[in-house]
Amino acid sequence: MHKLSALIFDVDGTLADTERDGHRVAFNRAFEEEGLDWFWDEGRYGELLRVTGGKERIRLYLSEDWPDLLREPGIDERIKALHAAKTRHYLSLLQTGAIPLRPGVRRLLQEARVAGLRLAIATTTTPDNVTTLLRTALGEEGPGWFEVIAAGDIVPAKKPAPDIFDVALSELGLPPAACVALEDSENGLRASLGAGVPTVVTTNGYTRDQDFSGAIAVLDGLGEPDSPVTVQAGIAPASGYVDVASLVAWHAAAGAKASP
Ligand code: XBP
Ligand code: MG
Repeated sequence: MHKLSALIFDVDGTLADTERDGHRVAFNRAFEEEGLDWFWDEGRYGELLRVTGGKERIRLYLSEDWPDLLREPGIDERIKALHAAKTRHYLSLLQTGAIPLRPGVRRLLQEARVAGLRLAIATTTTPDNVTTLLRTALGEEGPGWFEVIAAGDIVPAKKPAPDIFDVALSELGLPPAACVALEDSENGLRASLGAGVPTVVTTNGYTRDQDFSGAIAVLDGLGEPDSPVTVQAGIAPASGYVDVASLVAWHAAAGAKASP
């Protein structure tokens, strides 16, 4: 059985609650800037979140609401340009500090570093989004806390495909059984489990009713010493919040279950 060597974090919804007040707002600002009367309210965006990747999400929206546009020549370039505008707006939003890390994230990252656990990221989002979130939240050295940042279009298939987790594992040089992934969504969990990585889920407003079968534990967040987590499924952390000791215990239990 492998000892726990690394934590692999998802970004959107896990490190920070970025979707409703971040990405969604950035998409709408890009649409307005391009003179489009498209507007994604919170409900519509929640439906579109079933597809990961911003460009892929725009394409899904067009297929449902403006199917003729998909047949127009140059639509791929138009989607790319729209997404680039959206990313510009999103980065500006992040730089204002409007999207903080979720409760417990900074604490757990610091505890993990002290405990000698290696840190990695496996995300569908655009790489600049990750480094800007980390610099804004943790300071200039924030991105350097992570040995690996596997993000965005570097893989042919985005979550729920396991590709981005496979890249993170390969760059870490670790087997999946030596890691624990932290995710927030069903797509993310299917990706991490597809790569064989035991996974803890911290849900949010958009994902709390999704199917998290196969997760080690499903919680409403990482919690803090003065604000214990609510457990949706799996074994509760002994301390009442997610710390290194609980991740080590969950990892050992998952390993014991998996090994013959
Ligand atoms: C979440 C996603 C991303 C973001 C938007 O990624 O699916 O596409 O919603 O970011 P994860 P982009 O949960 O894997 O962090 O527009 O840059 O794709
Ligand atoms: Mg996510």
